[in-house]
Amino acid sequence: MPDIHIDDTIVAIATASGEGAIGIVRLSGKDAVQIADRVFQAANRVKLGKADSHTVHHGFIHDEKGQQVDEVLATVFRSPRSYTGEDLVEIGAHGGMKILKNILSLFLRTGARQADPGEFTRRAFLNGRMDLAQAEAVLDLIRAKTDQSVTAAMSQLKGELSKRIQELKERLMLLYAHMEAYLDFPEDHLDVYSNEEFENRFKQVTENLRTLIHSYAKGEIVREGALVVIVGRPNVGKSSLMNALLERDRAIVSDIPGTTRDVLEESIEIGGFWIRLVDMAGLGRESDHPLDREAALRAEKYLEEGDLFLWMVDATANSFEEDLKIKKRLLEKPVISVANKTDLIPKTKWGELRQKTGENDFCFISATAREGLGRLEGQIEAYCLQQDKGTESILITRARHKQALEHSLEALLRSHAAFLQKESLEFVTVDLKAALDALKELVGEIYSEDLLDLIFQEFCVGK
Ligand SMILES: Nc1nc2c(ncn2[C@@H]2O[C@H](COP(=O)(O)OP(=O)(O)OP(=O)(O)O)[C@@H](O)[C@H]2O)c(=O)[nH]1
Ligand SMILES: [Mg+2]
Repeated sequence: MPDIHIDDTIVAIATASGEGAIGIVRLSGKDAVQIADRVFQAANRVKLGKADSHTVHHGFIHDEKGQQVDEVLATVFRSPRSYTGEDLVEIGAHGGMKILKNILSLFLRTGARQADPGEFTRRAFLNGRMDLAQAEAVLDLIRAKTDQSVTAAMSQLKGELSKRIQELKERLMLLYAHMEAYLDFPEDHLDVYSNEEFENRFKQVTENLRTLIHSYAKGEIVREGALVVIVGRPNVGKSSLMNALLERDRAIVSDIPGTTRDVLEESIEIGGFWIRLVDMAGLGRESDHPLDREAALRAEKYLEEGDLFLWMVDATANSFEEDLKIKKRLLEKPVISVANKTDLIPKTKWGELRQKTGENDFCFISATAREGLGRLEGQIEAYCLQQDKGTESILITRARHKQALEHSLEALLRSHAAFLQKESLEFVTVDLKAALDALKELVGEIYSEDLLDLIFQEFCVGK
């Protein structure tokens, strides 16, 4: 675990490595301005120590020998109105890695410490500039690959999830406070159990928690992408479809059954959703070859984990026995049935295909002639949209949040059951408190250093 001393001053290169027009080195901590002043000379000779918050200063950085390191812009942010809540200086320099590293080492030699990954945001959290859900949203926003994921991260960063959790917490606290009051005056116990208002309040919070938890199905897809797996017999055109959707020749295509052995995963955006598209070996091939066995094992993993399956058949085939066996393996999983190679058969044959397979709802395509792909993409998008069955406007996008909400709901249900069974109020309130604590953990009112380590280690240095 990183050794966090909130009283020292940290420094890091905040821009991505590589060449850029500008690069930023960031200093945060109580000596940030003072340290910057040791090496920065403003063109107008004014010291940063005298500068107002949120002001930009043109000048030069010199090393200990008086050698000019770069011409820069220094921006000063005063505590507490800064990203971290501490004094913060951003040096906008020329965006070459050598220059930025030189500036970084200079600051390390003049009193700052190299920041750990995510330490700026960790300090923002510890200094109360944002709660834990908002800190996590910073990372989600940086990593967002689609408009949908940007919107979800932005909403969380603005505190919309935190606000909803706050409302739930207040409702639970009210319930808790009333119960405690009854505990202090045991003679009133009879009243509390027959009080309909309590019952309604329990129900309302339980419902709210459930809706939030349900939003995770879509939230997960929005943040992490949906795993869409193309399955089917060898040679039906799975790799051709992969290439067609990606619009490039990613997978090897040939008329030899068993061309694809490994599992190929590539990402694309469909309708604002991030799709992790998977092509793999054809299923149902008997083979003793060790490579085929390995391929089968890998395929198995994706059959387990896939969110959505594109079950593909060759529309020109005469028998679909093997295809139907594959379909059976998908059991309860969401499936889009795809009939490929329609360029080789007249439309009049489509009915025959439906009859032979007992499947009415085919998406007819030709991967090589690029026909029907728009419709297929539409169905994939519809699947992603459908995952949000509730009326909740806020999306739960992280497994950690879902877990906290589930813990809260379980504790609340236990508490409710104890209440209905007219058990001693102590039992009721113990679980109510647990339900409340789980929500506090979600937003970081209660946290452990281990949890913070886990969250912030995902961040880059400088954020
Ligand atoms: N006419 C026509 N041929 C196609 C179409 N899609 C694929 N093919 C051909 O079918 C053959 C098999 O295609 P692949 O994409 O390699 O099939 P696959 O399902 O990945 O096969 P395996 O990797 O062996 O499981 C190739 O010769 C493709 O050119 C299509 O829509 N129309
Ligand atoms: Mg293939």
